[in-house]
Amino acid sequence: MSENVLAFPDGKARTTRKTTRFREMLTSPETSFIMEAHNGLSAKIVEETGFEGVWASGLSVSAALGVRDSNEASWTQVLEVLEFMADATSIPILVDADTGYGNFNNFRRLVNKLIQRDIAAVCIEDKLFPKTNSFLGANQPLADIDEFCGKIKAGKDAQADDDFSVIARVEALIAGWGLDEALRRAEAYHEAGADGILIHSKESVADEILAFAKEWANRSPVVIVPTKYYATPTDHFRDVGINLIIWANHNMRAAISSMRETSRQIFENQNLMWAEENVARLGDVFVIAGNEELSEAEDRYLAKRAETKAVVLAATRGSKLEDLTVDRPKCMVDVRGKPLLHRLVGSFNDAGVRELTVVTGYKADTVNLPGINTVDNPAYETSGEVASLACAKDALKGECLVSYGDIMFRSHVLNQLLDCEADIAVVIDANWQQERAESMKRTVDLAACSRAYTGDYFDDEIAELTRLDTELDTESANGEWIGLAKFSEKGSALLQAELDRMESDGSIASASMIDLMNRLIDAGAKPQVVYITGGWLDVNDAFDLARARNF
Ligand code: SPV
Ligand code: MG
Repeated sequence: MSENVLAFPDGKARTTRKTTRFREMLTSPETSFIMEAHNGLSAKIVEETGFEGVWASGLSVSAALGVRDSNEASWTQVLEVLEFMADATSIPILVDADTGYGNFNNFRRLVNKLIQRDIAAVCIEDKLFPKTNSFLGANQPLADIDEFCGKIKAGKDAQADDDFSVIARVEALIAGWGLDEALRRAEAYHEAGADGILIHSKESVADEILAFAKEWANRSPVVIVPTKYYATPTDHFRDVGINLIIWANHNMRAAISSMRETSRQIFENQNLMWAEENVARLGDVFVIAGNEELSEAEDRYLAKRAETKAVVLAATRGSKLEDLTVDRPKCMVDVRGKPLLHRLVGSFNDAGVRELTVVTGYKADTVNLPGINTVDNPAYETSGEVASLACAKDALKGECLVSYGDIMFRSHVLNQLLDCEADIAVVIDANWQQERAESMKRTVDLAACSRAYTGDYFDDEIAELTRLDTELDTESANGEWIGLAKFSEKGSALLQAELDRMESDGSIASASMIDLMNRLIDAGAKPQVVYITGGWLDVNDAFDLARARNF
């Protein structure tokens, strides 16, 4: 296999090959230890504990899949689990491949599938397919020695990575055939090219294992699995030169006892009090899963779309609505079952604008929608819109919308504004209904623009706002500002600077939004006009409210 350049969950690419590291561990005269895992999570835990390698136990992988250790899981199903384990870890994995899932041909194909999945080594046992776990029954039939040697040779000849290891597992002691047969087989497998011998025993004492090791005398590396003779001090294995010790199934067994106890406690208590005290914290799960690396990567690689914020001016009572605003501000007046502000917030949210700051004043405590920030303008009775806006100064950063709190608009209105890339943009209604303004004696924020709305589909010449004025004469007015504007990051900075100037020259207390816009224009800003033709309304009085309820 070529140099390993896989990206690991920690985001780092490692170039030291796992096959090489396993081989060094196997051939080192020091006794090494590897620990069972049966999926990506348990493999990660083995690595984080400090083990130098993982034993992908056939028994444990099967048990975790809910099947028996009798080749019930197909080899490709096992391969899939191994792929997760290898991706989740940077230490080498020795795979328990039972009898090799068939004859020499199946085994040699398996070898390269394992190498492709970054597995460092494989162990096959000299039994018959479908295998039976070594601790079940007695007198298990053994494979023919020559047939098994052919399998080892085929695997070694096929391996595309010189450092990949094939361990031959001798089951002669398990089958009750004695030490001589075990040695005879070990010798044959060694001759056939096995990189190490796993000598297995189901005795509760290690005598036959120690005897084998002494006779074998390190002709090739020796691997053992002291599941049954666990009481033997580890130094005894060191003393006879055991190269590799496999702790073969204890994570799977720990999972069983822990899951049983947790399930039982929750079942009996019908609550999570015991569980929350005794199981891993959720934060731990995210640490093990490597979420921190993902969020760092998101910062690095995800295109950053500026989050557009909005500041909504909703401090006034709206006294023309009379009774309806005795106990609530205008923005909280009901429009078909929902407060007006609720509808406005919904329009912003639908367009992806989620960070909303609402400036409250009159009956501020009634403005209690979920998902909004509120800031209070305590001087709402005596101050104007710009003073309210200044209360939300902290939110006027980056890309930011400013909106009156008493308007409703169709989604295309906001989308058109959001699409505009100017530093300052204002929505101007070219159908500004002069008659209505006059008949209702309503104040209209009239807009003079650098050019009139044409309605021509191909007309994309930019129009700029030159003046906002409630007193503009009919000929000069090109439309009505609907009370919605957008500021880019630079536009927000201009806005902040203007607010600072207004604060210091004392004009801020009584200024209206149109005063502010005109000051920005005077200071050289050229707000771009986003023309619309209707599709919005504002709510000032009972007549407007009736329209809103039909909107
Ligand atoms: C395994 O862990 O699947 C093994 C070891 O093969 S043993 O269960 O002891 O046979
Ligand atoms: Mg096994």
